[in-house]
Amino acid sequence: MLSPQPPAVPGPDERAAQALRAATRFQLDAPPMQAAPHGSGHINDTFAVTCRTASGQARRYLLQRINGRIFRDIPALMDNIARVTRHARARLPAGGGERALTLIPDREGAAFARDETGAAWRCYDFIDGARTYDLLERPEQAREAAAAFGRFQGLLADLPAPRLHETIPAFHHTRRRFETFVEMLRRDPAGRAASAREEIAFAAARESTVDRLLQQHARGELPERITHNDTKLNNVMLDDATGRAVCVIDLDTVMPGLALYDFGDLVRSATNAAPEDGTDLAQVTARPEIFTALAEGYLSTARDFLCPAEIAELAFSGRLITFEIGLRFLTDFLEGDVYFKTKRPGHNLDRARNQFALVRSLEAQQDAFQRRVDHLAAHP
Ligand code: ADP
Ligand code: GN1
Ligand code: MG
Repeated sequence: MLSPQPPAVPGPDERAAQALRAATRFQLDAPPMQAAPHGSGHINDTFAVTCRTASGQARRYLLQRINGRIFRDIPALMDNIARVTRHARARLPAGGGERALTLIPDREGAAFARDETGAAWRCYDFIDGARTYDLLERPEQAREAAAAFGRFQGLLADLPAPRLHETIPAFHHTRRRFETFVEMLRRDPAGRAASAREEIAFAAARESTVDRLLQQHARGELPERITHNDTKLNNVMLDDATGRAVCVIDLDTVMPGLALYDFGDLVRSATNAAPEDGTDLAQVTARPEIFTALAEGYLSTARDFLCPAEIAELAFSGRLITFEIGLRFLTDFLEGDVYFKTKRPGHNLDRARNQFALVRSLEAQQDAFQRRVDHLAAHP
């Protein structure tokens, strides 16, 4: 018997046409004229949608097809985002230059809409005059980004009950991530383990690091907070003119977590002198001046609520989260590239190699980074 044909993968024009059709489901100021792919996220399909108002002015929206393979409970996900954006908007000082994402409701007033295929879409106000950076250009950007994520954690500290939904359970549970890696290695479903021997050995040699924060949390030393959990540099928009942080974005993983996960991912994504998937590993180093700027920025907005045990692990958290994301890229490579978007064969393995090279650089500078944090903590 013939096996069923795999569904045809839509080309760029068809994807843009789908986005344009989806845009009509939302309460926009004017009919949408154009949809173009936007940004470089690894998870959702993102489009900039342009409308032309009756007075001839262009108005943009940010439209996303939510990745339903990764986010299994979209009503719960969007409930989190609606609550978080509402709360952050009410808390941010008016005229302070920083804003919260604004959801545009669909025609029925819901926070997301399903298209004819069942895919879920959401729409935000487009933030003009600002952009995100995949690769950091100036230490000042690190300070701004880290201060914005610290402020974001502070804003959400008094979010009224109930507890936010866990949109991806055990997202930063590094022990679970390690177990999934071991399981994938055992199964080797894509037959790729032989081509990643060095990376597998690198990961195995660091197993002992994965429990450190989990154990401190279990002992009650590290508190659960509401955290962003995906604080990579390109998830904060910086003003084109002033360079100041304008808005924290990509709220899919805002949920209960440890503050250190957020600082750790900032270290991972901002200190690297090379792009996350850069294959020239000689370029991959953790830049100390960027680490210092991150620690200064984060402490400037989070110092008041962090406890000493959290501050004590700031330097370690960068190493841990870089290892964890490297492990996730390696696991996805072994599984056959089912999670992160890839643009070329071996892309996830390149990313894993890159992240592990960054772990080495962070390990080599661990003592210096720890002294930096100790100094900043002692001299506010
Ligand atoms: P992903 O989960 O795939 O990373 P994001 O929500 O981070 O998706 O969006 C991808 C990119 O789109 C961001 O890096 C940013 O450049 C851009 N973007 C996201 N939200 C907005 C917005 N409201 N206004 C303008 N640009 C945005
Ligand atoms: C993904 O969505 P995006 O591209 O901002 C991933 C993060 C990883 C990151 C690595 C929901 O982030 O956890 O750290 O890629 N997001 C999810 O670049 O898995
Ligand atoms: Mg993103």
